[in-house]
Amino acid sequence: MTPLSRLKTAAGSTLEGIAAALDASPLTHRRHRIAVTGLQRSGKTVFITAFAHALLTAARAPMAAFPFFPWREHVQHVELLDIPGVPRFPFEERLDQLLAEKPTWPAPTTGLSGLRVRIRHGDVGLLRSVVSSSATTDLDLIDYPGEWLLDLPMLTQSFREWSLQMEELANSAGRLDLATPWLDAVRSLDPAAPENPAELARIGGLYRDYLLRCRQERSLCFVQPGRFALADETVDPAALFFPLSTVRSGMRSGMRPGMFPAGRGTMGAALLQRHAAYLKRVRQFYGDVFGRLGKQVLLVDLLSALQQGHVAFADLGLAIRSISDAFEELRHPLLRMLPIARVDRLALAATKADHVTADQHANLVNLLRDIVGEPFLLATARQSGLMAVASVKATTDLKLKVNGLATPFLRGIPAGRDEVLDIQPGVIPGTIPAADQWDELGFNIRRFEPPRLGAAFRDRPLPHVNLDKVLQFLLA
Ligand SMILES: Nc1nc2c(ncn2[C@@H]2O[C@H](COP(=O)(O)OP(=O)(O)OP(=O)(O)O)[C@@H](O)[C@H]2O)c(=O)[nH]1
Ligand SMILES: [Mg+2]
Repeated sequence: MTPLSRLKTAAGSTLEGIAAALDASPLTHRRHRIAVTGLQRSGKTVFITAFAHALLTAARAPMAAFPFFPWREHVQHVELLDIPGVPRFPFEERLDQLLAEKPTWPAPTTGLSGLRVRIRHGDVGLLRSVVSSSATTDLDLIDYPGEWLLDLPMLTQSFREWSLQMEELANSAGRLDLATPWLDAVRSLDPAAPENPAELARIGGLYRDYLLRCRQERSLCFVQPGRFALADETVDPAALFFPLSTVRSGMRSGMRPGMFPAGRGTMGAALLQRHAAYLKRVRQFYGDVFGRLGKQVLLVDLLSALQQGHVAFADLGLAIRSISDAFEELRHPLLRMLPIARVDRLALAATKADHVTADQHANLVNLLRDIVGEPFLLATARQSGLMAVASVKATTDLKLKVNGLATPFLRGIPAGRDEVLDIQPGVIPGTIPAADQWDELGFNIRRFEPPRLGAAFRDRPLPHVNLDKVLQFLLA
């Protein structure tokens, strides 16, 4: 079934029509669809705002504001448009927030939105050496809640495989105490008993509480299903499910002791059904929206996780690896589980690089390389690039004397404060620290309020780190 015919059968879906809208493109237009992906709070919304604003203003701004801008001399007009069928990304609102007298960062994203940046430029190829017949380039940017990305790896697993992984995680040292109410409740559940929606809702609610607490109290990001971990989202009790590795479908052969066939009308069957219905939604989202985007930016906030310590950092590593593996696996031509386009460019960006001094950016990139893993990078070597990025630079670098030595500091307004302070973020590791090294690490990563930029920046790119390199990498 093609993605479009599947869309037609998916009545009532909010995604209906989006795939078609993304596809409709006059032949005279060159279209680059950019999937901006990243876990919750990784910086997607800020990135899209700053990136779109830079594209709008860079051609007329001084070169230094956005050094790499391929069309600089040839740009005739840049405009922001809706992507038909997709709710519009509230660009103006987000920019106003950042340029306000007392600027604020965006609130967490709750739904899907998109923005089309249309650039009319002279008849030159992006590489300059290539002469193109087209004089219009569209960049489609899509924003969505980061929690949705967590669901991607679920597409590669059966209910049982997923359950086993989730149960193992729940029994790990950093989580067991939070998981206990759910684990206790699930122990008394008989998968072969007749379906009892109230009981499923009760245990499902306990499971969801556990996911929310992992995020809120421990800053653990690998929680699935991701949509259950959206704090404000009301999840239909009739859609809740939870891991239960003793349930298995298609049990005629190979049944092990302690496992239950999911007979019709049983608790086990209900869990399988709800899991399958959830995956259908996830598959639709990726297949119809992200699967069609040939260029991808994966934003990773390593620094916040680093500051949270060993357990949160390991958890981020697990999440990022699961997601990047899933992207590879789902794209595998033999599996064809998703109508995923070939990603011809994947920019892996460590975000919020302005939380450390510039001399630490190389370490930040190396840490990202270590987290993503050599096998993935080798497999995607031709398409992928690693970089340290700040979409909006909230700090400036300076050197201050400490014990007579010139030492790198950051100047900015720390989160929750009103005054500018000089902060010494220290040295971050260039590889994943071993468990026993964490106590010796000497860094102090703080969050910052947005910079006080004001209206002067309406016509030129906001201060950034390497945002232009992302554009260069995606298009060159
Ligand atoms: N200093 C600095 N902070 C940033 C930057 N980008 C993001 N942040 C911080 O990270 C937070 C999250 O950024 P968002 O862009 O909202 O992240 P998101 O990925 O859209 O998050 P969700 O919508 O929850 O998925 C912001 O509130 C800022 O505190 C940056 O370039 N520099
Ligand atoms: Mg967002």
